[in-house]
Amino acid sequence: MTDLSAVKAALKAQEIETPSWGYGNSGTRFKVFAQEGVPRDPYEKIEDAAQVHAATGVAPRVSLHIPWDRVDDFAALAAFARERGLQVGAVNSNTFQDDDFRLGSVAHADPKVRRKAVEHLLECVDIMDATGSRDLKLWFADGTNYPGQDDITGRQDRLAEALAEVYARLGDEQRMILEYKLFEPAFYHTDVPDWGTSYAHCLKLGPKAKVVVDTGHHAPGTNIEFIVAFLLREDRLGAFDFNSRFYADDDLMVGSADPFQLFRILHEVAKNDGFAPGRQVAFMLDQCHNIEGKIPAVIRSVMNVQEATAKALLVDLDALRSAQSAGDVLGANAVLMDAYNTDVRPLLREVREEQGLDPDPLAAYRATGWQQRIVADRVGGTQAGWGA
Ligand code: PSV
Ligand code: MN
Ligand code: MN
Repeated sequence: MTDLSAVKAALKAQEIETPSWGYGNSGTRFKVFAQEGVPRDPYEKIEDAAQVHAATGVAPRVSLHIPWDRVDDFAALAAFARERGLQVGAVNSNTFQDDDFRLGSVAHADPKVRRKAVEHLLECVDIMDATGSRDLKLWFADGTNYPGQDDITGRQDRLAEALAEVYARLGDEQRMILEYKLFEPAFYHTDVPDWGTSYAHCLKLGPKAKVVVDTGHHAPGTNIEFIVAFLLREDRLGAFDFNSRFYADDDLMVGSADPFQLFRILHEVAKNDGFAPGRQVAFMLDQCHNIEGKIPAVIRSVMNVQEATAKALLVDLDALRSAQSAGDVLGANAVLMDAYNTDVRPLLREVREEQGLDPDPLAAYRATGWQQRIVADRVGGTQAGWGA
């Protein structure tokens, strides 16, 4: 039998980090549909993130992206966040939007370009120092478009060298979390295309280097929950970038395309103790809201993670293990399906009421009048950085 009070306690303790770029205008390579009231600077992105936290109670951190969120005084930005009940989460680097990085950044053949990329990463660690952020989140667009364009192993050597320099700069409580992505923008080979490559680099670097699993960054049909289980077993799962995809890196709302996959992933997290604070797995969103209202979309996404988490926590692990050891294939599968098919919305409403929150976070947000206020006050909101 599952202990319901433990499930509730875990749901109350859950923390979901939201991305600053999710609040800005974004689009595809075809069109950016600007929305009214979007933030004009990083401070306003933090104000919007605070609305999500106020409505849900479980989104106390916001990830920054440099240079999109560059300000003169990062300590002041962190203080602004703290005044609103938030902390700065991961600092995301950007080595993909500068002309010098046409042929790559840390894996580029030219040492001058590599130096520029590494200096940017070191600056991101300075920003972590100023803001109190724990995680340097690295995603590299590096790769090639054509066979023979560059030397694949040579690029691995250069990547390893750059990572080692940045790793050595980390403080005791800071981590490097390394994301992988199968393809795009590089179409022939990518320098960190999969979890195995990221894991191998992290192993060489040391215990402060961990893998980021972005749910949108795999080939169709990849068993992501296997990757999660493996990395947790090795204590190398640093974070999730949650989003949904139908085709490639769609960055849609998490849990919208395949809620069952999200449940299967979070079941592995629950079963392998990944929700324990000591495991330091960061649950982040990495999404862009191109056609839907941004703040409500982030709230909806947080709720989708909560619902999948609740179902994962409801799995009767004793029953599952005895069915598994008895070789009861259908019985074991039924234990999982029973949890997945539970309507957890009443449970989550109860949890929110016990936390002094409105049981309906979207209604709570609508009732604040914040949306009308920002539409009236903010004119000329910024683009998140994509689709320029
Ligand atoms: C690009 O694919 C990407 O979506 C990566 O997932 C990063 O985490 C994100 O952009 C922010 O740089
Ligand atoms: Mn990502
Ligand atoms: Mn992505």
